[in-house]
Amino acid sequence: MISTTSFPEHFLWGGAIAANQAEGAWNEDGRGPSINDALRHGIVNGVLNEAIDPNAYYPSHEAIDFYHRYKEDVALFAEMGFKCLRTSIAWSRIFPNGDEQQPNEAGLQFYDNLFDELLKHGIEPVITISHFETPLHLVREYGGWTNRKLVAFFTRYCEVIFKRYKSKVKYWMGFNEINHMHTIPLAAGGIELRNPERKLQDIYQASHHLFVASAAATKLLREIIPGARMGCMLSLSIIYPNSCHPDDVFETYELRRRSLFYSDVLLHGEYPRYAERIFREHGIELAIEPGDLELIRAYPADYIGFSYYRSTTHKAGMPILGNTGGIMGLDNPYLTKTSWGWPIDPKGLRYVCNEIYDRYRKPIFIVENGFGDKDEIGADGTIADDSRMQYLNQHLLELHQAIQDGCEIMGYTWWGPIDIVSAGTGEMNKRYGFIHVDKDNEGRGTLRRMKKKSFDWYRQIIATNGEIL
Ligand code: BGP
Repeated sequence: MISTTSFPEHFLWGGAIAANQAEGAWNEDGRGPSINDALRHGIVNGVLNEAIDPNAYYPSHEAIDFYHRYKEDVALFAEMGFKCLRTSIAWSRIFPNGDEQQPNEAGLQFYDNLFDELLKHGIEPVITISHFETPLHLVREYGGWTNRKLVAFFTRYCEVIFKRYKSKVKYWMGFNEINHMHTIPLAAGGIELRNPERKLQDIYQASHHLFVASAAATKLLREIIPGARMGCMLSLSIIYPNSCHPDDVFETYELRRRSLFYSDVLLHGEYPRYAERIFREHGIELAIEPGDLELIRAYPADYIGFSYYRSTTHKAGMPILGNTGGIMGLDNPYLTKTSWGWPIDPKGLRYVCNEIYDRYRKPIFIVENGFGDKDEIGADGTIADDSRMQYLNQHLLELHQAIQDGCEIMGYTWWGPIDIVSAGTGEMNKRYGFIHVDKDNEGRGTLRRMKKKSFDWYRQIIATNGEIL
């Protein structure tokens, strides 16, 4: 035990989930379908089918039924001592098609109930406005975020939820893992890339729309909920060069910069100089409307939220963009991996915190970190998930080091404190939870909740503000 590991006072300990991966009730109370509801095997390799097959199993349709069981789940989070819960509002619960004039009252009421329940337990809601769940209609009819009209639809949605929840929600965040626009554009931008030749043009144009929408949302938030904070949200694995060959090192640097392009715009409030070369060399011509750049400059995000799971190793010449480039990378002989092949690299978290804080000098919120694994139920009916506990401990110790290094860290939300549907693959058996949910990959199971060994460990970490680590 190291007794010097206490975290800052008021540190936001908690967990993170997303509406589409937890709620289910996909077509109840007026909710419209989002992209997830048309995907059977997750979003990474996701191509939308023409129609939703009523006889097929879609993981998001029921998910873990959080929509009906949230009280039980929130009580379990409270028992662990959560100070906050990060979740998303399902856009298509509020605007079923995304382009209506009037919101769906039943959808709004659900989040009122959920936020009241959280606040009753002293748990602060931390809300992602769009977490890989663009309304399906906006993708099919408008081409997702390539279409400028989505800025207005999104802004209307923001205005409605800010006004409705202004006394309940202080921490907001715009688009989940916005820098995944290049790797999983369907998830991040609701874009089905039907024409590969237009790929980069479409992605950068859609990104511009996301930047304008983010700034417009921040402006609205300032007006409607003074004192509330708007974050941007990125996926930030650390990327190592495969060798000290200058080509490996420089290409890795460039790859990193393409990831940070999103936070550069959202936090510095302007397009970086290096983007000009990318646009020039790829023949990208952005349609920028008068006032866009001024808006982006005037309303940068207040903090940077990011997910951190693992590191990646890059070698010069490997594809930089596309479905594989930079996501998994090469094997790193110094690291072990999870059963899903994700390298485990706690020190990388300290590295990323320092890198990001040095670059932006804005508060950091670790809004996702977690360990996806299969659960083994022992003969006595319990789940001894020691590897998850080890992952948690190692990452928190490094996070504490980052705080000692001088990084300003607002909080830490473990990804999937209760087992939920995997975003990437649609599996249930890729489990992150401190709480097991009885459901398998085919959708069978009672949905019964059961505490794992890690449940009490996380409770003790929070109760001691990290001193027990
Ligand atoms: C992030 C997403 C989450 C989440 C997590 C784990 O990219 O923001 O929604 O699911 O990754 O990924 P997976 O569910 O594929 O294991």
